[in-house]
Amino acid sequence: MFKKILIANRGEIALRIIRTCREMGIRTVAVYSTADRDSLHVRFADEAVCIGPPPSRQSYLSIPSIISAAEVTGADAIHPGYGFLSENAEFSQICADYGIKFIGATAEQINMMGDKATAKATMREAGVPVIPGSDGLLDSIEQGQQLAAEMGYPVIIKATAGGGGRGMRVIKAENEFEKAWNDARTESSAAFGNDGLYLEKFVEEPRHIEIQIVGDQYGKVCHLSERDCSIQRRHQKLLEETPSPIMTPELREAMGAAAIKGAQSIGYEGAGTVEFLVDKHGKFYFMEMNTRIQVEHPITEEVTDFDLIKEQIKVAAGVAISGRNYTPKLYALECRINAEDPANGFRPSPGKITNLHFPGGHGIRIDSHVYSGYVIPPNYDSMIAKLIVSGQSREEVLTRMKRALQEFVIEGVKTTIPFHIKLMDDPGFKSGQFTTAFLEGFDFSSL
Ligand code: MV4
Repeated sequence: MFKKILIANRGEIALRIIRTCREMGIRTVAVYSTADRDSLHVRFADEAVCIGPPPSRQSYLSIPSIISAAEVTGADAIHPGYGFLSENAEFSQICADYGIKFIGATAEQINMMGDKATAKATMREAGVPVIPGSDGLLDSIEQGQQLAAEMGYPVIIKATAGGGGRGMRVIKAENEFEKAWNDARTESSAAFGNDGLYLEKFVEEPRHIEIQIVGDQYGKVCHLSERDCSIQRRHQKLLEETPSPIMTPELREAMGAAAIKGAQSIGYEGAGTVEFLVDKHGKFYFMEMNTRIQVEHPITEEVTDFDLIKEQIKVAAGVAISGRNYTPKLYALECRINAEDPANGFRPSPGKITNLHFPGGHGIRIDSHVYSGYVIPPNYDSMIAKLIVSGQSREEVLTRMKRALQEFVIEGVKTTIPFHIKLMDDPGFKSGQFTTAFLEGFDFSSL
């Protein structure tokens, strides 16, 4: 087992990883920018190294600074958390070259899954259902138009280097094709330095359901059921739940098997997520694979009683998994509490938390790095807490979540709490019959 893990991240996830390391008897090294000097991950780690000024490029994304911190402190592994360097192939490779275990995917796997057209082709070859569309990248606009005419509109063009909705255009009719094509190319070229595009049939009003998987170094992969992430605003998830209200044992079995087959085909080791779109007929299609721990992992932990960070560390150290799949025993919901103003376009609201009180009681978990008096820096993402509620049924969890949200006190900054309270009373949300389009029709003005 590792003796010392460096955590190349900040905020709640850094704290989350430190907690598990402590329980496993593994020493921890925090790294921090000067903006995070007073952060709890710095305080709770066994050692802490300042790696640079506030901008991420010069601190949490600075590979030389982080490798130096690992060398100086003698860390034998690095946990990258999510975001930052967690899906950076170069960083994964440099860790390997330095003999430091990267707790995440190999450079090759990151590159393969990071290029969306390659990821899709890999999954199709492994027998995972994919959305009908172009066979890899489009060579020309004419090829795209011809394929769209054959398949029928609406279609969607996606940037192969994209993900999270960037460089993507929905096309409803032939006369929109040229503009969408040019816009998507310009956008992906500017954002990613790669203008490769591919085309798919547009799946209308789908659900976004992802399968949590864990693979070991011996070719075994298991799944820990699904998370429903359909409630998103501009590709930012606001709330996640498990089990999905639309899930059946048969669909879970089929999606779980597909996710495992896909992960096994690339020799995947560690925790990962296979994202699917599910259409109104219950047909599912591979969308993307995330080769990292995700923000919303705690809801899976609550319903399967697994510590996913511990699983990541164990498989990275060469421990074999049982290979059994896990289905939810409970119901869990996560609300992302962001320092944003939901009544004003979710505008970031950094600054000092002047008063703070966390809700408590049965079935409540809070993953957060903030405290009363903490100053939220403007440099990083605005999530300040995850409120995770578990219980026996969806109804119980929705009621408990509303109670916990009402008990939550955060003063000094605006937060997404009022949005979540309103959501808990929304008939469409309560019915469980929502799609990824749900928030497009939501009234944020009265928050
Ligand atoms: C789609 C789609 C419909 N049809 N692909 C959004 C992010 C990126 N990962 C892919 N996305 C979508 N791809 C086809 N062929 C609809 C979306 C989509 C979406 C997916 C999941 C969650 C929220 C979404 C919001 C808008 C669009």
